[in-house]
Amino acid sequence: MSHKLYKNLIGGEWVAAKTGKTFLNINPADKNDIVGEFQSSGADDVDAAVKAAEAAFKTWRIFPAPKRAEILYRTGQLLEQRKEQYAQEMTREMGKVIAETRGDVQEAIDTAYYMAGEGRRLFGQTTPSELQNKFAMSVRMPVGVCGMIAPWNFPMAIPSWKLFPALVCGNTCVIKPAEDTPLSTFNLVQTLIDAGLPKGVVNIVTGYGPDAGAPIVSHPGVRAVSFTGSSEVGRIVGQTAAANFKPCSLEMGGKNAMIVLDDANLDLALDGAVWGSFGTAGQRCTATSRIILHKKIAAEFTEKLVTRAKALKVGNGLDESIEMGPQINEQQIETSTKYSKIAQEEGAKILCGGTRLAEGPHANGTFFAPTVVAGVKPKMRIAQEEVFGPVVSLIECDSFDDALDIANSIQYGLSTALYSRDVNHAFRAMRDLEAGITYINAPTIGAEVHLPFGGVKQTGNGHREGGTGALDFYTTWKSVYVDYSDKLQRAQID
Ligand code: UN1
Repeated sequence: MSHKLYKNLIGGEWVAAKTGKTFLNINPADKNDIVGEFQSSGADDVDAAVKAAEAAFKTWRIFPAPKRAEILYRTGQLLEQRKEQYAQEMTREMGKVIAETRGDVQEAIDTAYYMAGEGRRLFGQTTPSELQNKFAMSVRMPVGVCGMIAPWNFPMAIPSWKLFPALVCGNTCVIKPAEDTPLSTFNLVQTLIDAGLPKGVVNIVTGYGPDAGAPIVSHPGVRAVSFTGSSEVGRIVGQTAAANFKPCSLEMGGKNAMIVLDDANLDLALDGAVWGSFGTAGQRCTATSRIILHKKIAAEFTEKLVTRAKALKVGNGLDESIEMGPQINEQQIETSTKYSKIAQEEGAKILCGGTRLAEGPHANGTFFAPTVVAGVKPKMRIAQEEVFGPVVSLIECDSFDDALDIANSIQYGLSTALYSRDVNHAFRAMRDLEAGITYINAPTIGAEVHLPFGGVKQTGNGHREGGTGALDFYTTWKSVYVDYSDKLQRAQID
């Protein structure tokens, strides 16, 4: 089957990379299915994209925010019409099941409408001046050209978290989608163009991190950088941006804990555990990767979870009956395999899974069996390090205090969950779990776009996506003083 060749988007034109190189986007459920061929770009391509974005910024920044918002409203409407097609294409390029890719497109729709609403807000403050006949206010100003580096696990939702707030605030953008999932970014940006986005306001440069991502971060014309991905790469991104004092938003790993106490509704907790651990084949930064079980319910819960994990239908996510899709690529399979081995070497026990699925319907894809690891101790590597696969660790605890200590004893702090029917436990969890997100009686995944998204400790560097936090990142405050006294007035002196 012949496949389509996609080019970079620079200044509103589709252009081939100056490197002359391309790469293939392959369906992880079937390696014989080539989704498309994309440009493998380099620093020259990034430079051209940044120049186009700088040129577009001159007019976009003064285009009224409510008009910018109208483009986002239309984008939301068009995405609703195209939802099914884009979801199918996303499952083909990324693997997660069709119900989830519909959710991913829906998250972009939600972000479009939410951020469009900001076009008529973007509130600043007016405040009295200490001097007579003087007016004082603060206004949000766009930052300029924003560089964005997106991950493959939410190929449309996460680019929308970055692009839509940046755009409504008046910035122009250069985005590099993940090399495993560029098509969904193309679909998102094509929708913006069809909704009326002017040329050069969003530019796409595809390629690999060191070649196409690094020059975005270091380019002097890029005024702010937003990155979602591994902590390893995030450290390089953050250090590079810091060298030029460039604002940089990093959203990275997690080792998210779900605590199940002996007073919990166990069936509810079980549903949450299955969805949180094996949804998106565990490839969410919010995925449940540690379940901390009160010793009184541990045996019963473990047995039921293993039964549920073994029964999951793993396969091509375009089939509506499939419950878990493949891992994104061979490298992720290697990581899941490696950590299954490490867990055993550390003395933990694999109750199910732990291996690749490579027979029959799984022969052509990168499938890994849903894996439950028991007898995990809080300091083992399997309990500390992110796997990003369908591998969940079970840790027993003696009490609620013990559970909180275990939950917090990691370097990450993204998402957490408590299952309990005791309101006192619930409020203590909300206060004491060290994380950017805490769920009560719901799994660690499923954040909504109008609330802040991000984490503490090694998960991030203090910025938030979603909610009004995104506006704080994509604008800079300007304080404005208007003196209508017709004489020199000296603050702090007169
Ligand atoms: C991610 O895993 O990087 O909260 C994002 C969730 C989704 C977003 C996850 N709405 O699970």
